[in-house]
Amino acid sequence: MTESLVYTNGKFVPKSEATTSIFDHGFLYGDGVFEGIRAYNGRVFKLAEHIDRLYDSAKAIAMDIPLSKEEMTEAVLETLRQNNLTDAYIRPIVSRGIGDLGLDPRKCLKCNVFIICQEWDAMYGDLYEKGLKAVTVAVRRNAPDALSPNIKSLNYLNNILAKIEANEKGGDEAIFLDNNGYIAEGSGDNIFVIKNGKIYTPPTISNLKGITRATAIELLHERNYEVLVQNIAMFDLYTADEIFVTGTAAEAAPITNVDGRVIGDGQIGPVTREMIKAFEEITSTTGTPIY
Ligand code: PXG
Repeated sequence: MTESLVYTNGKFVPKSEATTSIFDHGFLYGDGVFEGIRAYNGRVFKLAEHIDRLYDSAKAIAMDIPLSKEEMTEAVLETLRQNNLTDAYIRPIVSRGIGDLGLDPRKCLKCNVFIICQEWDAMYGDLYEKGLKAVTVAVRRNAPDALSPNIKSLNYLNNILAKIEANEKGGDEAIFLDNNGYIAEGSGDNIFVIKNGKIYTPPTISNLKGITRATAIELLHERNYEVLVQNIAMFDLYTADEIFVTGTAAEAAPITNVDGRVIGDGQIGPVTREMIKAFEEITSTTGTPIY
């Protein structure tokens, strides 16, 4: 099998040659930003939204991406074409670039831009039918006044610590609380809780402004569900009728157990099923054509 090609600062190179320096501040300090995007059926889902978020993340860390949004959009599409992909996971990465061992980003003269594309299957395999076991974790989501969870930065240690804890506790996914003890999000997805026909999701001060989250809210509104954006406590999780998480990688995935409490009757609930179906429909029928 031929190696896939990675966009590297304007050139396409085999993935084994797509490298940067150990003095890249992305490597030394997690100083950079990224996106996770999916293509389905020859179209890139919510491409403009992902590009906008990439540039917002960069702006928040005072980093100028050396491409216009139009150029970045075209680079993403061209990376898919170079790899003959129609269904894929796409990972644009922009690092602060090569500097010295000091923190000062002024030493980094130009950003490094990489775009990786690869085929991708449903992240949770048979758990979309069985339901995921989630565990709340002791490590809190980064405080918004320390490192905003809205920034999709290359520093994912907070999320990795949550994942390590979930692995240790035998959970399929971690659920973060924020510093006030409210539910924040999963390690790589946003969360929705259903109780008595109403749907709740936390405000985005404590979590990533998920593009799948926004899509889910739209799809639910179209189906005449009320979606309440408000603080959710652990009690509300344990006593929910249904819970699902949303993300580009996770799509819409059911959670049927939290910290050993069976959610609802332990089966995938009707709203979650409707959501999974609606998400499948919208991803396979909309998006920016690649070819
Ligand atoms: N919260 C966090 C912390 C995320 O990283 C989401 C929510 C969902 O956002 P979107 O826009 O994709 O609906 C993400 C998604 C993984 C993984 O392996 C997930 C993400 C990035 C990298 C890896 O689960 N991001």
